[in-house]
Amino acid sequence: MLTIHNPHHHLHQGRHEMFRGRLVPCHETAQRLAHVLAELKRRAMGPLRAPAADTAGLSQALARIHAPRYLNFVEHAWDEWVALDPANAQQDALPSVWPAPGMRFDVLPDNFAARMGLFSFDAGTPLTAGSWAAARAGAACALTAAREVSSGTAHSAFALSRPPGHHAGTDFFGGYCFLNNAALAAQALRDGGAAHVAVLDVDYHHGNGTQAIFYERSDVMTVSIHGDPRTEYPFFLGHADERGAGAGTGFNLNLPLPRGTDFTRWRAALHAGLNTIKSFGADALVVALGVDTFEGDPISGFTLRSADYLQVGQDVAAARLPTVFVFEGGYAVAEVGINTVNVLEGFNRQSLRP
Ligand code: OKP
Ligand code: ZN
Repeated sequence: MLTIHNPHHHLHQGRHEMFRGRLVPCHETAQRLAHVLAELKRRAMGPLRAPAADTAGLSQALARIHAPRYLNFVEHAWDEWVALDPANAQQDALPSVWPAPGMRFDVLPDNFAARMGLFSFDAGTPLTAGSWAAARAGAACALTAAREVSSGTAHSAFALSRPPGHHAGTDFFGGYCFLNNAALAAQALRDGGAAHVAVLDVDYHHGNGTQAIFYERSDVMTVSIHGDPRTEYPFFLGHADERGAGAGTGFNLNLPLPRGTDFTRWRAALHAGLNTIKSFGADALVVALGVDTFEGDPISGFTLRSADYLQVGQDVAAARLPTVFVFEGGYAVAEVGINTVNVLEGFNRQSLRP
């Protein structure tokens, strides 16, 4: 499988995230991607390329998904942070104040901390010197992968990047995410001629950003299998009764599962999701590929094993759709490469069958 990997991912290196009143080391580290890349090479999974350097095309694609004032903020946030105090260059920027419902979202505050809160939803997503550069290059990976599949050059492709993307919305960051790579890929497939595109999010955490972006649209179906938001992050979205709104009614499917869910039960949800995507008549598929469903994941609660990921890939390939995989979560660092590449290998194997 063709992999487009982010050569600038290491520029995003968060130091700390807020957890139970303390700053703890970030789970979302550069070693995660290094392990996936090493495993792709070890198993000779196919060509590894950097994203296309189409700056104008990338800016246009970003503007199809994210709000101008949000993009502008994230691009310049680090410089503003350091301008507040040169000593800030040694510290990550984290938000600490947010507008509650009923407060004003339309007026852009001058105060930097206020804008950090306006454009985010948690204190677990540090903004660092290289966050914008890394996230932007990651978006380029998603875009390049989608274009390769759109043009028919490749039947499937893998956008291997970090920071992840599925929690990022039109105008907010959070959940370690700044730019929604899966949404960018889905829109690029639409723009490339696929009338109906489905996003299947198999990360442990609900893809709230992706859901919100496409919630009122009938051309992009969003399906997410995840830990029940009653107990699991991101808590405030991802329930089964969220089916879409307006023209998008019926085009969002959430399959929340309790902590402790094993592969047998998880796979039944996968089949339900894939059946819904089939009924929708998808012409192309984006898989938001998080492997934090793994039994050893330090921040998650399902019990999938490494071998199960081969089956996941096979099941996805049985849909027989042009497919773009976009890397998301997975925090058991030693196994993240094996688990991720198992999905791709299972997909390849099944795709080769007549
Ligand atoms: C991002 B992705 C852990 C709290 C959870 C946010 C998790 C974001 C997961 N102490 N913090 O979906 O893998
Ligand atoms: Zn996750």
